[in-house]
Amino acid sequence: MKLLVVNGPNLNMLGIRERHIYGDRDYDALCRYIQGEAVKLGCEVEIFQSNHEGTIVDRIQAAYSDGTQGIVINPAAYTHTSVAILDALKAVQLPAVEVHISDVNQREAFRHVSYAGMACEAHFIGLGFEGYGKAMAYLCGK
Ligand code: CA2
Repeated sequence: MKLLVVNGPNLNMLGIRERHIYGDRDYDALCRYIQGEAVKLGCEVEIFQSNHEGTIVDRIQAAYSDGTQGIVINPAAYTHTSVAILDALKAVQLPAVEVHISDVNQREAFRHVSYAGMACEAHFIGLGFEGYGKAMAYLCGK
């Protein structure tokens, strides 16, 4: 099983400020956690992070023909704004799972809308890094 994990803007800044919301572990720690889960699940994973909407769309499109079998996506702030990322997920027709480190539903009203989530078949919200592991296990169990 080959998975793609897509992380959106500012997730590379984890562990720097807003630690009460996102925790004190940094982005490298998140990548190590994801790689460790992949080893446990016996799957292959590529982790991709970008601060740019179009670059994220390009990477999702490439997944259509690079052997990716499932997408775990935390679009970060683009969750709440990006119809382009929603359309890219719909276009590639790969199973996709949405992850958020924080519980977006308990935060500001603008975070309650998820466009990308509309193309996802499962959602792990507010579970910290563990949401990524659960999303990967979900896709590997399909
Ligand atoms: O909870 C999540 O995983 C989010 O996707 C994180 C995004 C936020 O915009 C979403 O509403 C929920 C933010 C990514 C990280 O932002 C930082 C902000 C300050 C310091 C470090 C990271």
